[in-house]
Amino acid sequence: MKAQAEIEVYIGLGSNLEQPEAQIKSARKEIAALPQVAECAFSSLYRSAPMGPQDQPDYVNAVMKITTDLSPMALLHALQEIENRHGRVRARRWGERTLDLDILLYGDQHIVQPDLIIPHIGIAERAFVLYPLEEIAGSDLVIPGQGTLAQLLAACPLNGLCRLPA
Ligand code: ROI
Repeated sequence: MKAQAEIEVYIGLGSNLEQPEAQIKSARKEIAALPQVAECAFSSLYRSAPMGPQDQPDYVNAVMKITTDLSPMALLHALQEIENRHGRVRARRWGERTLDLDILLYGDQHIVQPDLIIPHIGIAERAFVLYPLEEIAGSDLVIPGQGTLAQLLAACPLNGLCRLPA
């Protein structure tokens, strides 16, 4: 039986290598199967132009909502294990990747640790995070320290983001 899930957490998923759609879909299943995690919602898949070096393929992005009683660090480590199983290698900064899993929000908490910053850094500039997030959380969602999602969306152009057919 799954332990009691308490905190609402949003996770950003991204991939632009080795069948990105399949990477995202299998990552979703692996996250949902983690002990002490329950899936609440999953956005559509979106195609987005790369942020960072432009000589890399477009990304597929999505956002997932879970509840969990894992601590932020325990969740981070569990997500890193999934990334590693997907053959994630860190080659160049902001370069291509088979799978990227980011904790976007952890309840209403502000977390600043050497290897974990929540809300996720750069969330406000990332259309490929904000629009999928809006789809499953609604625009009244408060991003701790940054206002509502509606406010962030108003300042973040789509940048060519497009929703993929289901
Ligand atoms: N660009 C897009 N479009 N989507 C991502 O998920 C993504 N992830 C990253 C960087 C390299 C910053 N660029 C991205 O980590």
